[in-house]
Amino acid sequence: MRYELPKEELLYAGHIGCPGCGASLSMRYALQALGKKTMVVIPACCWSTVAGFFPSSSLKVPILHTVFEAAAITAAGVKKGLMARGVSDVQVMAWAGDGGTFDIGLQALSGCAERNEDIIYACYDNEAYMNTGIQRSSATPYMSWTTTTPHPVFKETPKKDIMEIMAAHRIPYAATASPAFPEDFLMKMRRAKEMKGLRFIHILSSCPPGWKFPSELSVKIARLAVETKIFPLYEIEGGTRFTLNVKPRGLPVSEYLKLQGRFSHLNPKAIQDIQVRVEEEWARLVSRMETRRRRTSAVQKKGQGTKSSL
Ligand SMILES: Cc1ncc(C[n+]2csc(CCOP(=O)(O)OP(=O)(O)O)c2C)c(N)n1
Ligand code: SF4
Ligand SMILES: [Mg+2]
Repeated sequence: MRYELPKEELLYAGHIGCPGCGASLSMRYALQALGKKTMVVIPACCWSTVAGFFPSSSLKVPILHTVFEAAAITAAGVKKGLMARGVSDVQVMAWAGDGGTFDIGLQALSGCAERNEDIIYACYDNEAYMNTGIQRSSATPYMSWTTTTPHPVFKETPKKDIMEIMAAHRIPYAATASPAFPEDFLMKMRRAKEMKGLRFIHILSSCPPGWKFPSELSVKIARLAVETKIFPLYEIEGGTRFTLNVKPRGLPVSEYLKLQGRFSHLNPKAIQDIQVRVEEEWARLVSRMETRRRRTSAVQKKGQGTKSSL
């Protein structure tokens, strides 16, 4: 499926995001898909500054800044307020970092997901608290360097599986997205726009200063995350129906890791350990998709049986 990129930009040039910021490119695609009738709610994060300092703004749509822990519930409140005023055609998108989603904002997000609040919640995941100086979050990958997981300790636990957590809430739609795959990104945002209820988009956002790589490699690194199966691109409908959107080439994880200073301490044994973990996660994801295929074909067979017996 191919999509033309819309001509109108809703992110101004000249914002203060770092060169090569995957989160800024992601915002650009998100707004291209959602259009002008969007309101953006931003908790404390890098994007609090990228959005600009009052009265300036880097977005051509309204922004509401909120506290670190409250992106989801603030967005839900804005949506309810709009509905109370009879405005039903405006999308409200919470736009939060991994810290504001996986960690401190998880309680508000879980509550909104359980109530199926009518918002799009996009998490741009740069895998650490970047705005305050690269501290680890629960989205930081296993064995990564951050300022709070320094040499020789590094991150000893795996990245939290936020997609599984969101799927467990049985929300209408959850999807992973990457700024290196704009057509897939736009397709998912457009699908989300057409639905109601809580729609969750998890975006892996490459971050040159936090991941320690030259800014011109940003899209390449985001692409390698997908091609190595570290960050597969898929959708989950209703919390149970999994669909893979991009078949990864299955490149070795070393292709991704070796370009980033945050992994420069890894020896061959540690890289092999990460490879094994990635293969295990991939097998788990594939088994989810197979469960879906088996269920669908069982339902179809049952349907055929009903027809033939009539
Ligand atoms: C309650 C509270 N604790 C701490 C902070 C300080 N703070 C502001 S942004 C931030 C990190 C945000 O990390 P993340 O959500 O991953 O977004 P990023 O900065 O990486 O874009 C922190 C700790 C705060 N604003 N409020
Ligand atoms: S620190 Fe990372 S996420 Fe923050 S503006 Fe810079 S590149 Fe973007
Ligand atoms: Mg972050």
